[in-house]
Amino acid sequence: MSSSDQPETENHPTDNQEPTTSNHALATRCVHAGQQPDPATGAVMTPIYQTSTFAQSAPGEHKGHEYARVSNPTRSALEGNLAALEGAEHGICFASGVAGIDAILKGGLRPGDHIVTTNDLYGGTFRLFKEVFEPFGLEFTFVDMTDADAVEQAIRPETELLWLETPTNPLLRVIDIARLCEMADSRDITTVVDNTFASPALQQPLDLGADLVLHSCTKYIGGHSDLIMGAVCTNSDEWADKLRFQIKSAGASPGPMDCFLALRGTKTLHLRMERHCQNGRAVAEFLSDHAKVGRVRYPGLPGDPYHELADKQMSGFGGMVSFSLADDSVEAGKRLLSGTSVFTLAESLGGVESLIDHPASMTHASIPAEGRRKAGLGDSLIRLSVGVEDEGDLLNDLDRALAKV
Ligand code: P1T
Repeated sequence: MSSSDQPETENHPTDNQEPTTSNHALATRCVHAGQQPDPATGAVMTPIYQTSTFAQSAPGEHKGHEYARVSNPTRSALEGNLAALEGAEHGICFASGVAGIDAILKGGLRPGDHIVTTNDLYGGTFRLFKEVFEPFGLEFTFVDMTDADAVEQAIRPETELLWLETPTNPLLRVIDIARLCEMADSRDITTVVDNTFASPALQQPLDLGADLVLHSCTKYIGGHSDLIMGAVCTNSDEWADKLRFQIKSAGASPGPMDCFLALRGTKTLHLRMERHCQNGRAVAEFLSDHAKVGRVRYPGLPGDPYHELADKQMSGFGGMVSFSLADDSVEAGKRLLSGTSVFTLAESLGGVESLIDHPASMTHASIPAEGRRKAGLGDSLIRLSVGVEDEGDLLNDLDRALAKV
């Protein structure tokens, strides 16, 4: 039987990786989960299995892998690791974060189905929803998901999915995962949480009732701005089968080198997140006290409208900070964006290096201006991904750049 004919329900090499580390603390899971010394050589690090296919002793008789579009041992180790970090039975990796989103929608929904999602989310997710899936008959309602009543009002009989992103990109709003999951559960609606901004080190959506967790592993999971990858974690065997069917059939599988890099990244996820949180808070406090800065958005600030909820559902507030300038002009924003030297002007986030971004013209340019402004994403908003550099150097860099505004 060829790999493409395999039934989806059979055991997958990702499942029940040994040694099981589900009872261990997060730090131990980061370093060990899904991995064991290579059985062939004893190599402590999981090798990069750079192969497209695997020998079979007779048709269908193999050592767990047949064809690398479907599975690869390096990928299986990473999938076991990510599943353990999210407290999930299954982890499924994709060639990018948006490929993971694509697989969830194609795997679980049909034309006519309706999705309620947040009006403040990554621009690429918005583009995929509006420009790829809407023409294929899926319907989307974008609401402020921090308002549970608005979500309830948006739900229709044909609603199949609630798509949450929290904290949101780029406005750092915090959505009440447990509350919306309860609302969805009672109506048999699936809940997905995009956990990219928090990472599993700070937020565990499955524990709060979510059915699926989506990650852009390109960000904190990889952690070093050197790979593009996505992952979905779930406790549902049915969803895991659907997603693996998508990988096998549509082929958005990540390569083994990227899986190796992500596995190396998760070994320090807990350490990096501690420093991201520490520096994120310091930057947010510094900006809040600065005369040239307008509103600062960071759920770790005690005065932030989402502080209390973030404190309840997250174990740290992360390294993402957004703010506007007191001088709200586009020119002032441009002077700041080109005035930093430790912060690099670039899209993306979650790496060890600090980045500065202008969502309206960069990461969120695919959202029409009117919708963006209505959701609160103004043209002068600046987004920072605060890295793990020295705190003093980061604050000095911002101070010098703000002086030129
Ligand atoms: O870039 P990719 O790995 O495909 O991940 C997409 C994605 C999904 N979800 C969230 C919350 C994201 O932030 C992203 C990607 N975001 C950026 C590239 C960015 O700069 O915001």
